[in-house]
Amino acid sequence: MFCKSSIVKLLLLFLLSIAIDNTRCDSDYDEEDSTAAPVTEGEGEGVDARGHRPVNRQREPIPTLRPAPPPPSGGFRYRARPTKAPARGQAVKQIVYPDIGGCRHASEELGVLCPTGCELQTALVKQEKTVKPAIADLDKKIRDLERSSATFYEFANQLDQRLIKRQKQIRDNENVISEFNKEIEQHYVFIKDNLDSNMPSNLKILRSIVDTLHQKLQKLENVVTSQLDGCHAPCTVSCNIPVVSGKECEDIVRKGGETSELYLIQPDPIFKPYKVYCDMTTENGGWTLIQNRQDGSVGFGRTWDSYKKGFGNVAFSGGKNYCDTPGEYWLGNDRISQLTKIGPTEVLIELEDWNGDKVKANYGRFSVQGEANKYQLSVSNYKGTAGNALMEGASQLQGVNRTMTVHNGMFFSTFDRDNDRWTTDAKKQCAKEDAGGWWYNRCHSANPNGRYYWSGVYTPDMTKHGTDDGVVWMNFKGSWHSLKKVSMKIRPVFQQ
Ligand SMILES: *[C@@H]1O[C@H](CO)[C@@H](O)[C@H](O)[C@H]1NC(C)=O
Ligand SMILES: [Ca+2]
Repeated sequence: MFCKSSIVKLLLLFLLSIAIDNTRCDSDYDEEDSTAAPVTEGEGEGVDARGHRPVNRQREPIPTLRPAPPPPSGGFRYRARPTKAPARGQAVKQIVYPDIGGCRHASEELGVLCPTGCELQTALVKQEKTVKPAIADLDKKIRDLERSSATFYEFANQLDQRLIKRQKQIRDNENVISEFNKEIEQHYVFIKDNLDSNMPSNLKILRSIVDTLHQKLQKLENVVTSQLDGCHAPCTVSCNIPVVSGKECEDIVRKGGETSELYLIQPDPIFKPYKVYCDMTTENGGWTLIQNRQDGSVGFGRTWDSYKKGFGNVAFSGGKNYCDTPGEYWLGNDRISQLTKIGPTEVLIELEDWNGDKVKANYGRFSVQGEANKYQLSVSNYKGTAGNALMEGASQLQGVNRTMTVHNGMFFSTFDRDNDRWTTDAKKQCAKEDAGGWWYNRCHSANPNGRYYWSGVYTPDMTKHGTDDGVVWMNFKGSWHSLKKVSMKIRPVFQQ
């Protein structure tokens, strides 16, 4: 038999624990699109700006700037564009490069992946891994709660019985027990109230959380399944390649190419032509797309050789019979270097966050040295709204911390080729920790080739190394917002 006060204590304790558990649930659980997670961005107190790797002043020299090589002097220069473009189709002999089925193009260095994105599937499966234990945990909690609630009901029942007994006793000996009875009746009402109102609603909240998680898992599973299907069936990419061709996209504009789509270009007659996406609309067009991120369908954590040759999907058809939609790709360091060496070249970097806000960075001069010089980067003449990350480093950092996030003058690094400025220790590699191939310093203020995080905001515990390895442009959204879209486009400099 339970004595009255111990039951009451037990029940109160139990209700209290539910209440605590409930509030904890409210704050721990973030719906995926909610704004509950704090976003660290901009300047000010408490900003968790990452990007750099602090110096141990006793043992390491203070980082300095490395001078960037001057941009190519001379070389080929366009005159201002003629006011009216000549008639379309200065017939270049049409070269037919057949798609050979599957995901492979004739020019193998590019477009060897499914545009449907087997990589996306891998990413999804990874995310699923973190959701599953969370659900298991919640499931357990609910089961515990259900068990406890069963006990709870039992207590209440016993109490009921006791009340009936007491009432009988009251009838027998009313004077003796009336006071005690009143008290126990009050407790009974209190407990009954709580039982009816709190318990079911608590259970309901937890249930709905589990249901949502289950639904999410279901969605993930569906996506993964459909991705798998897409990967089983060979995806045929067939787009009509325009008749107009040229050295690069500016050349194509001048020959009458008007639409933004996939073109064949041949910057150097010694090398065979290859496919690129030309942006013919943004800021007067003529842009050769060298880098593009938009949906995470292509993994960018790749080898030196892969970055050298280029990877990803150049373009696909958005319903038309030509490839009007760019894919995610890296044009390739050899090609980028070669294009920037023809003559003075500018780069336009466009960024978009997950709120749809867009900014850009334009460098009036952009050049990349050859492989012998580790594809050293040189940029100058910044203008734009994104912040001059490449030349000035992360705006959130000060002093040496900022210096070590400057990219101008840096060599290219990949996880298998460490050319960064962060020691020679094999364990300390920017490309490994920050997940992409890039002109890492120690390490970055901008990381356009980083890991793609769906929905943008991410935290150190979601990353592999606890570093800000997302698609980051610190001067725009800080370290912990991985951008939705990034693209880099180049164009020969000419008089506007
Ligand atoms: C550089 O960053 C470290 C932490 O990452 C901080 O302790 C240090 O004060 C910073 N130095 C400057 C000059 O801001
Ligand atoms: Ca290093």
